[in-house]
Amino acid sequence: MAFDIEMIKKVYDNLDAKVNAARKVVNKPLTLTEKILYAHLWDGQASTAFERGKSYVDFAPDRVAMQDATAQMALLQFMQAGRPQVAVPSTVHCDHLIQAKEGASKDLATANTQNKEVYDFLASVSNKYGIGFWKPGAGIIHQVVLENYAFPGGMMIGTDSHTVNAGGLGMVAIGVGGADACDVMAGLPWELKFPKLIGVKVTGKLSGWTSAKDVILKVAGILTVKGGTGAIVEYFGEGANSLSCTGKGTICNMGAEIGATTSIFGYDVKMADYLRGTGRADVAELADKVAVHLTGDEEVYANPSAYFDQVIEINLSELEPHINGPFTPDLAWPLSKFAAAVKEAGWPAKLEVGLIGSCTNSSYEDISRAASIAQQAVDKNLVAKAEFTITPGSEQVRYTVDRDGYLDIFGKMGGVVLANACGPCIGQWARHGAEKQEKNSIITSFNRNFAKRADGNPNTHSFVASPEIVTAFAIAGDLTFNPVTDTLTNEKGEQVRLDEPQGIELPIKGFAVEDAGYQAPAEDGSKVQVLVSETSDRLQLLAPFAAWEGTDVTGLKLLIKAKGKCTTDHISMAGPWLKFRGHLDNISNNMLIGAINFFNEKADSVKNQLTGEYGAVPATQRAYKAAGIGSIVVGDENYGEGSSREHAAMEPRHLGVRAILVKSFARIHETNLKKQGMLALTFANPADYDKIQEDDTIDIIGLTSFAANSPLTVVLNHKDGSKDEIKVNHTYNDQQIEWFKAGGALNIIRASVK
Ligand code: MIC
Ligand code: SF4
Repeated sequence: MAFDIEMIKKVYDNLDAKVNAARKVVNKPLTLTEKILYAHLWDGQASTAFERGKSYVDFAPDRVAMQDATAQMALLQFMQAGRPQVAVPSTVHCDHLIQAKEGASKDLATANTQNKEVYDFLASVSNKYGIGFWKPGAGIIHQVVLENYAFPGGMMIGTDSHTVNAGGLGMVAIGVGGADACDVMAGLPWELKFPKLIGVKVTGKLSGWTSAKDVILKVAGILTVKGGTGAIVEYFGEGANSLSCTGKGTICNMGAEIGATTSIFGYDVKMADYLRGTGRADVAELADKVAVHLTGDEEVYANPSAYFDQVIEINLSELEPHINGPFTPDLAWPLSKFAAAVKEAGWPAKLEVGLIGSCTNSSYEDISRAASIAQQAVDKNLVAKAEFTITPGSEQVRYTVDRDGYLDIFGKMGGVVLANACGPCIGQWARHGAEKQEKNSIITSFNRNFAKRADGNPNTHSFVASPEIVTAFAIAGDLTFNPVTDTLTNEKGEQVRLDEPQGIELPIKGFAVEDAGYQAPAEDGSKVQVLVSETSDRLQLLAPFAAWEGTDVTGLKLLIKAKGKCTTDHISMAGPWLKFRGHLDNISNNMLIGAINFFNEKADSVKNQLTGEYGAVPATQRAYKAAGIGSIVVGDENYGEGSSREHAAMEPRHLGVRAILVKSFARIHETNLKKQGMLALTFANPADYDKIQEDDTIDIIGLTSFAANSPLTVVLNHKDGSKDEIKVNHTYNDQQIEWFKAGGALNIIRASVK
C-alpha cells in the first residue's frame, strides 16, 4: 500500500458531491482549503459549517508518511494497536539517521552499519504491516513524497513538521506526532481544530536573484514564528500560478516555521507539468477532470478579505532576495539591508560554510540555479572562500543532476556532495572543530536555524536563504557581500561580477534513476517477525503509562521555569540523540537539556528541591521520580515550536512530569502532550509567569471536574509560606480529557483490542 491510484480515483470520484455539500452548509464561496477539509470529513458530510479556530473536527486522511527518527516511536505504538495491516497507504523513509562527514557513499555505508538494528526494525515492521519502505539513501521524506505520493486535493498526515511540503502539489499535508499517525494507521479518525485561514495573494513575477524561497522568508518576517499558529495558509493569484511546483513546495515547507498547520496552492499547469515530469501523467489527467474543485472559488480570490481571516499580499516583481537569521527563522533581512545588519549586530561576517539542498530546497530547479552560479566561479577564476556542501533531496534528483553535469560543476567549485538525507540540517554533521564552540557564521538553504541545531555549537550563527544566494555567499566567503551590486576579486586580481542565476524547472531529458531505494511490503505480513532485541540500547518496546489517579495533583515540584525560546530542539535535542529515538528511557536523558533556566540563565542546570543542589535536568527529574514526587515544567511563548517529535512529550511523561504550564504552545507539541496523557496548560494571565518561584511546590486543582472550556486552578506554594492562586486555561475537549484520564490515548486504543 504505497502509491495507490485507486485511492486517488476514489477521492476524485467523490469530490463533486462532497464539495457541493460543503457549499450548502458553508453557504458562501469556498476557499481551496475548505473544499479539501470538508471533502475529508470522517463521517462523510457535514451537517453544519464548522467554526474556524473553535470546532474540533474528525478527518479521514488519505495517506501517512513517517521518517525514521519519528517512525520508530510511531510504529512501536502501532504495534500495540492490535491491527494486522495499516488502514491507509503509508510509507517509512530512512533519512534522519545518516551523519554527514566525508561525503555520500562513505557516510551512507557508515550509517548502514551503525543504524543496522534500527533499519532492520523499520524494514521488518513495515513489511509486516503493509507499509512502503524507503531505504537509507533513497532521499528525504518530503522530497520523496512530493515526487511519488502527493496529489492535488488529497489529505496526508506525516510524522515530521515539514510534511507540509506537499502543499506545493495541492495537498492538505499536516505534521503530527507519532500517536496521531498511529490512530490513522489503525483506522481511526484524526482530529484537528478547524483552522483559521490566511490568504496570501501573490502578484507579479520572479526575476533575477529572487526565488520562491524568498516568498516564505518574507512571509516568515511578517507573520513571525507563531503568526501562523492554528491557521492554514492558502496562496493564490497569478503570481502563485507562475511559480514552479517545487518552488511552491519550498514555500509550503517553510510554512512550518511560522507555526502554520499547513500551507497550500491550488492545482495549476505547473503542478500538472510536475506530475507528468515525475511519471504520474495518470494523476494529472484525473486531476484535470476535477480541476474546479482543486482550487478556490473565483469569488474568494477576487475579494479575499471577505473569506480569509487575514490577507497578505506579496508582489514577486518587487520582492528582494532575503536572508533570515541568526538563531530564528523569522528574523528577515532583505539582501540590500543585510550587510549593514551584520555589521551593526557584530555577527561574524566571515562565512565558514554554505550548505545547499535539504527537504526545503533541493529540486532540479534549485540545483540548476545554484549550479549556474557555481559555473561562474569556475569560468571567472573565482575560488570559493567558504566550504560548500550539497544535499540532494532524493536519489532521483541526485541521479538526474549528476547525469546532467551539475554535481560536476559543484565539485569544480570545491563542493562536497553529501548523502540524500537530512545530515547537517538536523545536527547529523561531524563538523570539524565544532567542539571548540567558536563564534562563526554559516548559511544554508534549509528551513530552521535554531541555536546548536546544525553542529551543536551554540555560537554558530546560522542564516537561511535560497540555494543561489547561499552559493554566491560561499564563493564570496563574506556575509556582507551583495551579489546584485558588488564585485569580487578573482585569482588574477580582476574585479568580476556574478550574473543572475539561470535555472531549468524540470529536466529536459526527464528524470532518471537506477535504484530509487523503494522496498514494497509483503502481501501477507502475518508471518513476518518484527525485529527488536531485548538488550538493545536503541529500541525498547513501550510499556503503558499509568492512568490518572482520580484526584487533584498536588505537591508538584517546579522542575524548570524555562526562559525565552524553548523549541523541541531545546526539549529533546536531535543530532547525537537521534540514535535513541526508539528507546524512550535512554532518550529521556536529553530532556530539556537545552532549555534556559530562568533563575540562573543556564542550560541544563536546575535546583533539586530535595537537596538544594543544582544538577542536570534529567537527573533532577529522575531524583523526583525515584522519590515518588511529581513535577511541573513552566515555559514561555510558543513552547514546543519546531519539530513534530513526540519524544518532547513522552520524555517528561515517562520521567514523571505531570504538567507543562506555559504562556502559549505550538500546535503539534500541545497535541502530543495531550495524546500522551500530560496536562498542557496555559496561563490565563501571561503575567502570572512572573509569580513562579524557584522553590515552589505546586498544586493543580479542579481535575475531578475537568471539563472542556473550563479553566483549572493552580496553587503556587512558595518557600516562605505564602501562596498565589492563579487561573490556567486549557484546550482539552471531551475526548482529550478521556486521554488524560486513561493515562494516554494509546491506552484507550489498547483497551479496545479484544
Ligand atoms: C526537524 O526538521 O526538526 C525534524 C528533525 O525533521 C523534525 C522531526 C524529528 O524531530 O524527527 C520535524 O521537523 O518534525
Ligand atoms: Fe530533514 Fe531538515 Fe527537512 Fe527536517 S527540515 S526533514 S531535518 S532536511
